[in-house]
Amino acid sequence: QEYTALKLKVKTWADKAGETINGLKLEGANFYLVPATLRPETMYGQTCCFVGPKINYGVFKVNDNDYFVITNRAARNMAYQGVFAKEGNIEQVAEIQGADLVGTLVNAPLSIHKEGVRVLPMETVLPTKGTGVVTSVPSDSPDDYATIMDLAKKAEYYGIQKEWAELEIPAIINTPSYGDKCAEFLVKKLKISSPKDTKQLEEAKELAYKEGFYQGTMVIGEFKGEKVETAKPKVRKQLIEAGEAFVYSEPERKVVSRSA
Ligand code: ZZB
Repeated sequence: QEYTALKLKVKTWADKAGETINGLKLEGANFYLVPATLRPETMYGQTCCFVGPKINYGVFKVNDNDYFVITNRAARNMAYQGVFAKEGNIEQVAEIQGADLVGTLVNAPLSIHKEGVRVLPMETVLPTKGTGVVTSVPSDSPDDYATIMDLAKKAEYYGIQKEWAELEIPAIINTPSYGDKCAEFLVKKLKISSPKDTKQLEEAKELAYKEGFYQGTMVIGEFKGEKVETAKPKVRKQLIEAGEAFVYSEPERKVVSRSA
């Protein structure tokens, strides 16, 4: 699986994570949460960044100035893909639990939300996939849409500010069958009421992928008016050339159904 890994630079840390980071005394260092995505063309619509609250993340040294917050498993893969300064070498400087990252403000490249987006909890993040960090695009990802609706509804229970889950959701892609915001359309059509409706969400995701890729037209950004099929590699190339993203590959693995 070839992903685009996106660099979300930390602007301000949530309290607990901030204590850990301050304890490292790494003056002037840059820290990034690094989600892996298959949909670089949707990055205009990022409204938050998800972590698994129970997942343990490592803080890994990339080079003299930069550090990534990702799972240990992702760091091991990256170490052999020329991502870190020293090939095959992993240097972990801290560990932070997902729950302690919640509330952190990060900069999301290309997002319409220039002031930054918040790190929020998502129970269904798989520690064994990608980097264990997921960027949220509720216009085009049914899982993301269902999760932010739930977060906004139960903000207090999740220990977050409601507004963090309620950032404006811009339209990114128009499709003939599902309109401008396919995730919302499909969540309603398949009567999905919670992020735990895994079977329907799986179906919604497949439908959204197919329709978006083969029938979709960009309605935002530099490639507005172009088919998704042609815009996708262009947006990806732009992000990589700007130093805001890089290629991250994952060794093939047995596919385990999420609903199993
Ligand atoms: C942004 C995005 C925008 C995504 C979209 C999807 C969609 P897949 O499809 O199952 O192979 N993802 C990445 N890592 C994880 C993880 N550890 N746990 C849970 N979800 C994860 O997985 C690829 C997609 O699943 C990734 O692409 C990421 O969300 C999420 F509009 O990034 B995506 C119709 C989907 N639309």
